[in-house]
Amino acid sequence: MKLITAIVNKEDSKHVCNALIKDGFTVTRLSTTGGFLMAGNMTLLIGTEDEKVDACIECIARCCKKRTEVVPSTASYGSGVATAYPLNVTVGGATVFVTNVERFEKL
Ligand code: 2BA
Repeated sequence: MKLITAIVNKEDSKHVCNALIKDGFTVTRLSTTGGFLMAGNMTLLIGTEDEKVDACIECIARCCKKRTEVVPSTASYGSGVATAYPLNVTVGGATVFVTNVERFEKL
């Protein structure tokens, strides 16, 4: 058995959850925050059989889009002069980790 941890954009999370459930997966959603942008995202936990991992990742890939976020940044020109300029950061579609599950119990 594997545990799939998928970090997805909040905008995609409802759609991806519905698609995963429709395909027979069980999903837990956690509200999380990205450390770099400090913006909300959604982390999905999906426990599944080894042979279904590829189908799960394909489903996530189908539902999650890449987006460009504009974040403020600063540049310094010496003598204490600094200016703010927008920086484009590409986020997603999804960041996926697959880990082995040693033991799975429902009690
Ligand atoms: P954030 O940490 O808020 O990162 C948002 C986006 O900013 C990233 O998109 C990436 O394009 C950029 N970024 C992140 N750290 C950076 C850095 N040190 N320097 C320059 N640019 C940086 P994604 O790679 O698509 O990641 C989206 C979210 O997935 C991340 O939000 C984070 O919550 C999670 N994530 C991505 N890779 C991870 C990892 N290796 N471990 C844990 N969480 C990860």
